[in-house]
Amino acid sequence: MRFLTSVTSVLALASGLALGAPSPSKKPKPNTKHPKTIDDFQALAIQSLREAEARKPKGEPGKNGCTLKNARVRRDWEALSKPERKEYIRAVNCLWDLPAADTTFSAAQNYFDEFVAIHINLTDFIHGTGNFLTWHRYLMHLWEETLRNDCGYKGALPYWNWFKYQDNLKASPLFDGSDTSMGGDGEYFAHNGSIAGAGQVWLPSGEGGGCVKSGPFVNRTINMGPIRPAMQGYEPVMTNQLDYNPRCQRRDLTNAASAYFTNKNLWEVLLGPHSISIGHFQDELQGPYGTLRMHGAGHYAMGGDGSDVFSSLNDPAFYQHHAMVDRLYWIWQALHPQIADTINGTRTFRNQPPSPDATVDDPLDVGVLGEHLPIKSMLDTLGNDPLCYIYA
Ligand SMILES: [Cu+2]
Repeated sequence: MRFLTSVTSVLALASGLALGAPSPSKKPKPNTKHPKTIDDFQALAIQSLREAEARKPKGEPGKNGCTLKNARVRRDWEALSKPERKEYIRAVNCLWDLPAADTTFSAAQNYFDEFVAIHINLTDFIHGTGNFLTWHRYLMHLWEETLRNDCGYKGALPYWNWFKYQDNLKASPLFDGSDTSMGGDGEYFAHNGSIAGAGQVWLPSGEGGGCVKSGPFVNRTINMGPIRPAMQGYEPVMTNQLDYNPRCQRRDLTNAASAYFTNKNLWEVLLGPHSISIGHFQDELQGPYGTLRMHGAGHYAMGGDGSDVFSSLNDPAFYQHHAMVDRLYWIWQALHPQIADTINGTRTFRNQPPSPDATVDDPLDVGVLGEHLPIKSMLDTLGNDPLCYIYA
């Protein structure tokens, strides 16, 4: 019954409250009464968080003094100025030039690879699990912090706004191949599409599939994976998941995958039938067995190395994609405050092999990247150390 209360209260909120100060941008005014677009839901989330903050005893900020006013603001890649995008790119290149954090994974040649290695090593325990959303939230935080602390980046982690350029990813500022993008499409590589949804969904090939041919990372080498390549024609690393396998980064921008980024699918998880519990939300976001949904769609839209569940971090746009996954989680939490701190699921990939339920005290294993904080420290982006951020 809790979820009914939650949905009802959100609807009441949506219909009963006017927006605050008008946005200085020229975008159409968000419709928080009948939210449909990502901008509508974004405005509704901020409204809901303002309400929550106002309900707190006066002057009581989050545990780390975090408030809506002083929180770090993660923005759309497209909303960043070109110099800001270049700063982010400079920091990513800096990370690529730093030595690996330790020697646990011998194939990791640099700090960028360290993130890839840790994700490969834990794949079966951080997807289709109770910690999927919080583990990846923590990873995004660590990536952002590393860029800032080790590479002098001053900004916040930017996100890929899925709900623009779905029909033409090559035109997106994220993938247009310019020096302010994450690189463009790969070279043409003849292949027969990609397989998604546990073998049940076939996606036609895009026009790439080979090495990324333009952009700021064009000469970079990736060193691990693929483990479970989704794209036809890629050979997996067969002997050991963490084997050294140096090569170019490949991509196949696939509009057939980004076509899953629809307002209907968005509504389903944020306010519709799949928003009623964290279990419903995360299952629909990741896709029930044998289907493709928005989390997977982003991976398949990048195609190539970005579509391997183990080693997709080899595509630097992984981070903008997962920032968007986290943004949807953040919006869902803001719209469903009564159940925002709940988790659901076990400790193994779709409970295979069977394992106990995850609890909020479970530590999040991030290898040497950071402290193994409990899940509960990742449930509120405004309330608990170390998080203090919002999306705009
Ligand atoms: Cu992952």
